[in-house]
Amino acid sequence: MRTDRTFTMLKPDSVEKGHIGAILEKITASGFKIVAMKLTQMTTADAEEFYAIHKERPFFGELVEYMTRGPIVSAVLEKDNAVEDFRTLIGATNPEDAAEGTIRKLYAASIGENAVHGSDSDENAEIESQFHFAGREIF
Ligand code: IDP
Repeated sequence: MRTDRTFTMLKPDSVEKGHIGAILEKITASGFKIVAMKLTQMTTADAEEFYAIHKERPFFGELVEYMTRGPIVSAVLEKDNAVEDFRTLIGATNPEDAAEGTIRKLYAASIGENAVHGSDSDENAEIESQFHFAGREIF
């Protein structure tokens, strides 16, 4: 299992608000190398599968609606200790709790619409990268 890669999505709110460039700049300035990236839109079935772990949660319907309402930027990022360092860079799930200078503090509107995704383990980084990208799309 690689420990130097993670998976991210710039969620629909980030794309709608024109924050793609600023967020990617922050990611690369923080030492992450982009090894896969595309603009794509998840179907309802895609989002239900991607977030299956949350299917019993009260916000599941809202989450699927949000994540499918427009395009996202999905990417695979490379850096030593990628998963943990990227979670630090994006900040807490709820932007109100996120540290100053984190991506969610800067760009997220709420706990639901929180600008970015970051994998929470090396295992999930691998699963999520393969969910979004074919092998030949990851460099
Ligand atoms: P994470 O994205 O910080 O890992 P998770 O708990 O895995 O957080 O939740 C996945 C996503 O579900 C969040 O990023 C957010 O978009 C959404 N979400 C989490 N908790 C809530 C909530 O209480 N209300 C609405 N949406 C939520």
